[in-house]
Amino acid sequence: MSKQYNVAVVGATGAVGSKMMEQLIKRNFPLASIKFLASARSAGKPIEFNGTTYTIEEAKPEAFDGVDIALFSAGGSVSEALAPEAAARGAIVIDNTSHFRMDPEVPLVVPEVNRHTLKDIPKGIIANPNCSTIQMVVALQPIREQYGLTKVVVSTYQAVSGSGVAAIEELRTQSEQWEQGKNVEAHVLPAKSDKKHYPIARNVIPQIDKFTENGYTYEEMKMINETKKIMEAPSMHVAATCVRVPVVSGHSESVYIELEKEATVEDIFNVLKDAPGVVLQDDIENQVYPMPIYAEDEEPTYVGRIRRDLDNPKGFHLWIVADNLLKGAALNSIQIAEAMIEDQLI
Ligand code: NAP
Ligand code: 3JM
Repeated sequence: MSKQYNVAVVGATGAVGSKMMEQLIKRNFPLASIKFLASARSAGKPIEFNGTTYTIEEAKPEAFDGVDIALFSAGGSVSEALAPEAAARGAIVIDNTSHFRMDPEVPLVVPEVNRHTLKDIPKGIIANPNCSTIQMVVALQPIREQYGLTKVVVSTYQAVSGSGVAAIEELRTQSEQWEQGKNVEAHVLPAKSDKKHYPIARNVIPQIDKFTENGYTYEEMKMINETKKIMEAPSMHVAATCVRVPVVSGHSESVYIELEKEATVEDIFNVLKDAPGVVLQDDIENQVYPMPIYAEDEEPTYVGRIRRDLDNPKGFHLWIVADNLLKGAALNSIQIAEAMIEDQLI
């Protein structure tokens, strides 16, 4: 019989954690056992998984005894405190937060792009990149392999689900408040811990996560730094503007790239039509292009609106869309675990 694994889902009650649970079932992950961890607020409550009722446990170090794979999505401070504890108890941690992503001893993995980095996991921790980074590198890496890549300028249109269950609820409540002519109240976005909050219903907010000292937000810096790390391209030029839009699910990105070699739109089509994890949706005569509502609950990264820049024959514009909670988070994490199993690393 093939090997089975004891798995812990940390942050099981959250937007990402619940998608992890769905994916484990859908993909028939080889489970010997599973446990669901969250904060003390949820401990003791029931949670359904594959027709069985489990009890949520509080995430604390002893909960990781006997765990082989720990899937973390409970925020950076929980990962900071507990991922090393889980790893010390022999678990492989796949962490969805930004806490360990830039640690040189922690591989930052998108299996379609840099699966080879899973061979060396010095801390027992693997980082899952930021949702916006993942879908962008899935689409750009195959182009880069053929034509080289010197510059990436991205503007994102990010769904509220990227900010957790409270943000999904906030968009729903604000939409109702608008319809009923009531005052629209904002408590969650752009960043829960920031000084001010703005409505997202009927709005677009050019701030995701807090501001860093250089004028970019943390979300923008994540995209910049993570793209360079995953592509092993420290000198590539990368710039990002990250924007929250009133979409529940699915991040969209307008991306401008500059290649090392000249290419045609047909060349880019040819690369992307066979690229792993990519579905080309580009037929302007029939108004076919990616859109977030059609990417919801789907696995691929969709690419369309591919145009050569009118002034730079090495410049291209693309529109990239994926389900941020699937390829952007839960699915990519499970694919990391599957790649480890397939490559007999666990
Ligand atoms: P969410 O819907 O707000 O869920 C947060 C989860 O964390 C809940 O299960 C919550 O449990 C748990 N939690 C909070 N404080 C905890 C504590 N002290 N100890 C243990 N568990 C605790 O948020 P989400 O959207 O699922 O995101 C969760 C985290 O995943 C984010 O903070 C982020 O770091 C990461 N994330 C990554 C990506 C990505 O791109 N890879 C995308 C989105 C999120 P309770 O229900 O008990 O409070
Ligand atoms: C997506 O602990 C936190 O503040 C989590 C903030 C957060 C992150 C993050 O930085 O881990 C919310 C939503 C992410 C992410 O994927 O980078």
